[in-house]
Amino acid sequence: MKFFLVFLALCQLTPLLLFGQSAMIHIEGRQRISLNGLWHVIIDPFDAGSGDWAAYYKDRKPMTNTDFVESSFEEGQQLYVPGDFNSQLPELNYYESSIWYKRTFNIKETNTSRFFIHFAAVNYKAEVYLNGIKIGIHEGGFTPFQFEVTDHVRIGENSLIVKVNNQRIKDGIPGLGFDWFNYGGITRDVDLVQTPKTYIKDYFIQLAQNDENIIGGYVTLDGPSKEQEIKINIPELHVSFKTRTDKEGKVLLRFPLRKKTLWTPENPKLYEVHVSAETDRLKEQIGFRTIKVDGTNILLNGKSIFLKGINIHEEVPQRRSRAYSESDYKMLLDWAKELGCNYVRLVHYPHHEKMVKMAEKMGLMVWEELPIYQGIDFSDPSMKDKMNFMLKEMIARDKNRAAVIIWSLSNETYPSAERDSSLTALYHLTKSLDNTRLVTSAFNNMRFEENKAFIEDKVNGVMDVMAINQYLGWYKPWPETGQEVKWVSKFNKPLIFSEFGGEAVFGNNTDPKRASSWSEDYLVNIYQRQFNMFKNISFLRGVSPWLLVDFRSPGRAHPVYQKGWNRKGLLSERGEKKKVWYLVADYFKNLTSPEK
Ligand code: GCB
Repeated sequence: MKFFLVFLALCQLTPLLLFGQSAMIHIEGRQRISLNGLWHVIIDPFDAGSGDWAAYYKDRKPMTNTDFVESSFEEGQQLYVPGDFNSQLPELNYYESSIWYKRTFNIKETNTSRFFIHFAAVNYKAEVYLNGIKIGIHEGGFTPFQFEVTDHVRIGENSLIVKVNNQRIKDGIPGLGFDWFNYGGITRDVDLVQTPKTYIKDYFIQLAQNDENIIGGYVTLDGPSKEQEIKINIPELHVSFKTRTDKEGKVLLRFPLRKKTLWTPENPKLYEVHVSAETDRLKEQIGFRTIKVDGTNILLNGKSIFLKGINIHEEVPQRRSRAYSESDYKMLLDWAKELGCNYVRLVHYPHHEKMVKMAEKMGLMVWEELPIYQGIDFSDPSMKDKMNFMLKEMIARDKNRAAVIIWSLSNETYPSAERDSSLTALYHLTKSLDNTRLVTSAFNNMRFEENKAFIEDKVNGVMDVMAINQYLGWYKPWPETGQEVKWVSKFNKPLIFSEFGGEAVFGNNTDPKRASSWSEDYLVNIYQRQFNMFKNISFLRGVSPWLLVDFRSPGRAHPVYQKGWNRKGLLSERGEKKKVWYLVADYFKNLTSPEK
């Protein structure tokens, strides 16, 4: 029944032009031509190219003696895809406007296949043209989308033009203000994907929430031959299951999976799973585990766990750019492993699918988050559709990742009728799409009274896990009494301190007593006191310091200490370990799992 609801909710994933078409599952398993590499660009700070006169999307050339054209892709600049544009040319450092990208590709045959342009992410708005025809638009900087171009591709050369705009907007997700760098551009991979006429658009293959011996989920086909035999094989486990899709091309899955090794951080076992229809087949590495909450415990495969984590932005600080390659993700995740983490909070937006897959292989549980951040305008009528669509795109992409244990809906929003109802509705939508994971939202609005902190925001009570960002010792001084802070919760749920910490400049050892010295020793004091406080919180089930590495944030303006960087990293922007790094590593090493 539960999977039927999931299935119904997914049927509502109607492709809207505004948002692009929902992307197909498991892009890496497809026949595809990478469109990564150097693209020609026209930088368009005044949005001239959208007008009839300039019309960059027409890519016009002067043909007659009297023609002239004031733009040209081929004779201008080039930028790498994937990659943010800000870090690629000095004049684009703080650029927040439009850039038009162009590249060509060749096709040999169009009769037997369907063709899609798949974007792993474009920040923030994308407008896509193929051979002069507008194919569609997409809003949202961190999730994949695709456009079918079967009827628009031609044999020989094809011209693809994408207008990208990264202007911060009031009704965007995130909105106008956020504490990270607004890297714009075609920041993730682009592929031309070729599929059979009827192809496997989607599948969900995970252990059923209430029975770890059963696989639940579904398969969806797209194309003219909707009714087909479907086979799911897991060769290593000698599992072979057959079923048929219905007239809509859909089928629910339910079959036993008994003797298997469950995915855990200590042994992140993945199995090769084959999904075959009569006209298409895919294989993917999939892991199996359960994750649940029981009172104040978080249970992974039935065992109580403590989440030892770290917050990570998708940025390579040494290069001052968005992370875009496997080696970038490896650097970030290797640091997390070295610190002793068993979980990573990938903030504040869905990171690249490849990063999530890498974390899964490395045995890191993942908290994945939507960019519904601080100043979001919940009263804006367009917000509901945008939030819902982004949520669906995130879950659609990573629902088969055993490592993903938590969907986080938002970060630091404040009570109002609209906020409360929006997040509650989003929680229920999440559960209807995927009931195999925990759902949370991070809040920072506790009430302090002397040496007590009260968790009262009623939306905490809606979520499966309470997540609190608290900056005791930094934004909020420790209580004057010198006593430790006691945490009191209205809700009988596990608590994760999703953020805590403070700023320090690497190598600065000036004054351990003053926050404004930005010294490493002041930061050490904060962490020592935090760890002391944690000992007395019986329902604490996870912590993630803010954060792995110093990151760019133009709002961080102190001319001596910050210089456009948020300095709360355990590592400097050059990857040097601050003193707190060792403190956290030690704390994680000595932590034991809570008793169930
Ligand atoms: C927070 C936010 C995070 C900020 C951090 C800070 O509470 O969730 O995005 O970067 O504090 O450094 O202030």
